Amino acid sequence: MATQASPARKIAFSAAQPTGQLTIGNLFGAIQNWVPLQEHYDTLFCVVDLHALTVRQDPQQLRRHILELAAIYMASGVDPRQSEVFIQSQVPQHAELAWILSTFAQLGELERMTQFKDKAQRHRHNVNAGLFTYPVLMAADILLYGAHVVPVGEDQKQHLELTRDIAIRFNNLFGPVLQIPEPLIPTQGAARVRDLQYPEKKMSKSAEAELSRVMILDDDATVLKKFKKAVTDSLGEIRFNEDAQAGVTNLLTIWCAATGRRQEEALDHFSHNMYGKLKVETAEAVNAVLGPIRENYRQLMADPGELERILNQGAERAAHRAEKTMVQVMDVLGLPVAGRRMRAGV
Ligand code: AQP
Repeated sequence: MATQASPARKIAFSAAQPTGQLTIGNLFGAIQNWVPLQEHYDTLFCVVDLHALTVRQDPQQLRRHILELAAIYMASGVDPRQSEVFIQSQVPQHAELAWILSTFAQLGELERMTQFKDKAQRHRHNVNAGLFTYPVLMAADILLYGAHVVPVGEDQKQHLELTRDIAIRFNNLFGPVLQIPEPLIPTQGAARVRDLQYPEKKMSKSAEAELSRVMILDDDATVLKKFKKAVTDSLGEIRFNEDAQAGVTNLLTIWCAATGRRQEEALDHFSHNMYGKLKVETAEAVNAVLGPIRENYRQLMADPGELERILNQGAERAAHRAEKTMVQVMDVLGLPVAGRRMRAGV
């Protein structure tokens, strides 16, 4: 099980929502970058199921997706002996701190969040208050554990900035209680994997078109089919050019993320090639990464009892850590904490 937090180690926290099967965007933009952090950081990886409620979920499916997401983390290399792996709703302090922090977030700031604007467009029939205050819950997720770094894809950068602003505002009023976190966004590689059909958008697990997204659990043939149908252009040149050739740039970026090679190497490798070869080789590189993950996933899902046991233990330890922050935050605000201190022994 996860080792005790060492004060010498910096803390890294990240999470994903169980809103469906994960895409290679989630993998290359986030989870793949979590794994090496386990060596040097005190790491916590959370399944943020309360966030998923901001879009209406089928309860049966949600229950399944939560467990599947935890299994994907572990199948991708998150090791519960090195990291805390847990479910957000099992640690009530997340929702509790979110309420407190919502009194430190300004309406205008939340209105500027591009994810809110985008999701409010996509779910017009259900623009609920949770969708609006989503970044405050995310701030609570991060600040509860005193995270120094938060490995995320580029789409979450704005939320991270808001988290920092909230923490700085709180600390300016009440002293240095909250750790100000830094985003850790991949510089080389796939900070933003794009939709295969609409490359002007990011690849999203809840995108409507099947061909838009490659799922981690897609089989080899499906992955190949999706890449073969990826939208490119008529310029016939293989180069990185976000504006004029977003589709081709995306394929090159994915190839780099899957092979671990640099942009110059990609250009060298594909010089004098046609788009067809780029598509097939990208699919092959992605399948080489996904194959072992799918196999590990199948083994983990064969024993859901063991998965649940790991998650329960993770939640217990996470709650203990979260409680320490809650007591500090409540105390400086003037809320009573004596009972909590006694109960939690903090
Ligand atoms: N296309 C992407 N490229 C790079 N990184 C990405 N991430 C998501 N999409 C891409 C990163 O994955 C982590 C987990 O994301 P999330 O589950 O919290 O939700 P999201 O960012 O809203 O991702 P989706 O796939 O678009 O989910 P839905 O469709 O449910 O909204 C984050 O670190 C994110 O940056």
